[in-house]
Amino acid sequence: MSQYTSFYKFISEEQREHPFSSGKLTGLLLEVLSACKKIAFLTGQGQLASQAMGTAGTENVQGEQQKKLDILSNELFIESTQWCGYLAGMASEEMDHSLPVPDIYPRGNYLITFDPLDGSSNIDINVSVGTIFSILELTEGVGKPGDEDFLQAGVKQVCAGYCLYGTSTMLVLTTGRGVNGFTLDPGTGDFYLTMPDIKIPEETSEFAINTSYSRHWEPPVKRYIDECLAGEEGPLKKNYNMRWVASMVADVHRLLCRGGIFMYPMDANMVAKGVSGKLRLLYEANPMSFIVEQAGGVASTGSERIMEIQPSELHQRVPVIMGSKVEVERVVGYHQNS
Ligand code: P6P
Repeated sequence: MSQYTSFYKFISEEQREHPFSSGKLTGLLLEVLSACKKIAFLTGQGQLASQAMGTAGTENVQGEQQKKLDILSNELFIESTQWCGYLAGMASEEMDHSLPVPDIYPRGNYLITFDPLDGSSNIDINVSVGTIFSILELTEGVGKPGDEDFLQAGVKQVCAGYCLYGTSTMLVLTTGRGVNGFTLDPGTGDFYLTMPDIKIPEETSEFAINTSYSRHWEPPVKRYIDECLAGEEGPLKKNYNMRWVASMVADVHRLLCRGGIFMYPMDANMVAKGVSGKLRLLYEANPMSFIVEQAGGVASTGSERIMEIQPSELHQRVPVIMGSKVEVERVVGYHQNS
């Protein structure tokens, strides 16, 4: 591993470049990574940890069936971070309300939102899942945070990342100075810098969308996908490939690696149901938007920059169109002209 820089060395050198940094974010990230390693171990057990597989028989605030691993991962994340003294509180997809750090622990100034096991419907079929997290600062003067303290626009994030439990376990992270990817060495338990300074290709020929909802799509989305399907004889003059893992972490990681556009757009069915999208703003769309933008991509709802949305509730949902700059801007243009 000597040819690779460890995460700790990388983040320590980054910190040294900021003489006024307190080291608190580094301290928090080390505990977040500890949680991710434990979740990686748990998911890696697969059917061998059968008692952790399957549904928990409960629903989360979204009305989604919770997997046992959703709840276990959530508990692991809380246990690994709440004591560290850098956090004031946390909010999770798996909890109806935010959780202030218990009084028995020192409270810091950071807030964290997270999806402890994104894509967990893939667990039982052994397909990649991941943890997504976003770190905000608690407003000056607030003591014990409540739900309202988490309602900050994505541009306020100080850090965002995900851990992908795939063929290998990878951490992808931004603190606002580009995006870097690290691979976990199961032997040493350390993450090593394997994808420095990730940049998303501006052009792509690969789209990711759940096409089973195509009958509900709004005209701009339908127009774009039809043009992709028309291939080189069509207006885009090239053939496109389609991928859909149904795990946002895996689908976004792919476009970070080789370009692409990921879409979970608004559709007529959502409008009829009175919902504002599928993906959650605070712990899916915002952290992934921060990463995508820092890697040179674009992240939009179709009509506005995701990171400029002022959240109104903890589990708010938004439409998501993100990835390669040229393609996302094309789709945004179709929305503007519709
Ligand atoms: P569908 C996983 O449940 C998730 O929140 C994202 O990770 C993923 O992109 C999306 O939902 C998949 O949704 O409707 O295709 O199952």
